[in-house]
Amino acid sequence: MATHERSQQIHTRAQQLMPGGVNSPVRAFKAVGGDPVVIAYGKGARLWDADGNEYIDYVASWGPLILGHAHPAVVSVLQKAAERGTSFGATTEVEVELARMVCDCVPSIERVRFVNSGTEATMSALRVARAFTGRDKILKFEGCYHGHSDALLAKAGSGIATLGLPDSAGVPAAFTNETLLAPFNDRAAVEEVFEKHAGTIAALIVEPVPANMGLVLPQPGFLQFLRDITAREGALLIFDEVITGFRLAAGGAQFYYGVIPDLTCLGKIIGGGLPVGAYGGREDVMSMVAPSGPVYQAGTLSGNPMAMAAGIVTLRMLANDGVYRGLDAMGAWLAGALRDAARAAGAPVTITQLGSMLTVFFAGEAPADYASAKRADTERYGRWFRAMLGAGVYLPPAQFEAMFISLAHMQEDLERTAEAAKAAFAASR
Ligand code: HOZ
Repeated sequence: MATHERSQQIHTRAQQLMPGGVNSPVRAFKAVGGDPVVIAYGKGARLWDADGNEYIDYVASWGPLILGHAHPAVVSVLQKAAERGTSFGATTEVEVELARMVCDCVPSIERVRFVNSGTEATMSALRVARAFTGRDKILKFEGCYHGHSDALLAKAGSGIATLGLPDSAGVPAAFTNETLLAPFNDRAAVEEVFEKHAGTIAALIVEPVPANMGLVLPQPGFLQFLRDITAREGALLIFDEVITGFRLAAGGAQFYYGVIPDLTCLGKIIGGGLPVGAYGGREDVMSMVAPSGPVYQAGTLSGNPMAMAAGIVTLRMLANDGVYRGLDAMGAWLAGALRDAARAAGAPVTITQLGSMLTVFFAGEAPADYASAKRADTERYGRWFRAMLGAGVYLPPAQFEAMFISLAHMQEDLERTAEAAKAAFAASR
């Protein structure tokens, strides 16, 4: 029987020093119960906690680790980069190289600005959109999460959904007055918002494949509808591809679905596991950004050479033939095996999957929006999570997140996961 004594001791100390003992809320396991395990190290698709327990990891640092933990190519490039100096606050050639790769791969990006997190990327993209259009309002979807900047914490997913918060305290109403909301996949609601606020909406921001209310798929034609209506109404379309960028395809969801936004936000994979974010898009829009234009946005560690180096080597590995086909096949196999396991155990679950992302919803049917995602049985998810953890499988500690498969996962890992899931589904009842 695995013990978690050392994890518990560390977490107790952490609680005396950091709010909730964590630096990001969902890590506290509040949604699934039990104490969080404290991670000691990772290798490939595996993690080890402070007590030496081993797990097959499907969190992958919430998406960035598409090559797995401590990939030798990433480790080697980071060692070399560290020896040359970890930050300069000045331009380096590696930034230019990663910018080239991003512009080449992501269809909408002609110019890109690197920042340090997805939150910074979305916040800055909105500022640019407002400056470019001379309008103030933005439209977002309920349950989509675009980081924790004030304007975007309206009916957001991820930790906000997990903790059951309507919004965040500390955000003045005036800051979200300009934020309009619609249910995802609901064309009529989007039409209505544009009609009611005609000529005032600067941008519509969307996770093209929302992964922060659990994985919810866009209905056929929905993204093209968003492209058409924003173009018609003179608003910019912003794809938040912090999760889907280089995850669904090198060109992200926009390449996968063939719908090209005006601006794109990136993060996670493009930093190879180091802190990073980026926003980019049409040249005429991006030329609004200082020093080319009047929109101010800056950062001491932006374009950090360590993050750029890790990003370059990661993107190079992803350019190999068949990488995404392999990830898609693993995703489809695991989703199928988990469905079979749930059926055998009589557990009423629906599994949403696209490429290497999936969510096991404890719900009768696949959610189309936030309201339906929220109907999932989070208590049961918690029981399933705890049983899986006990069996050595590390899942997102919240129903409203996605599992990620990496190139380091082997068929044997997936089979062990499916085997563990059978008993865990039975335990979840
Ligand atoms: N908001 C992240 C998941 N969508 C959680 C980040 C973290 O806790 O590290």
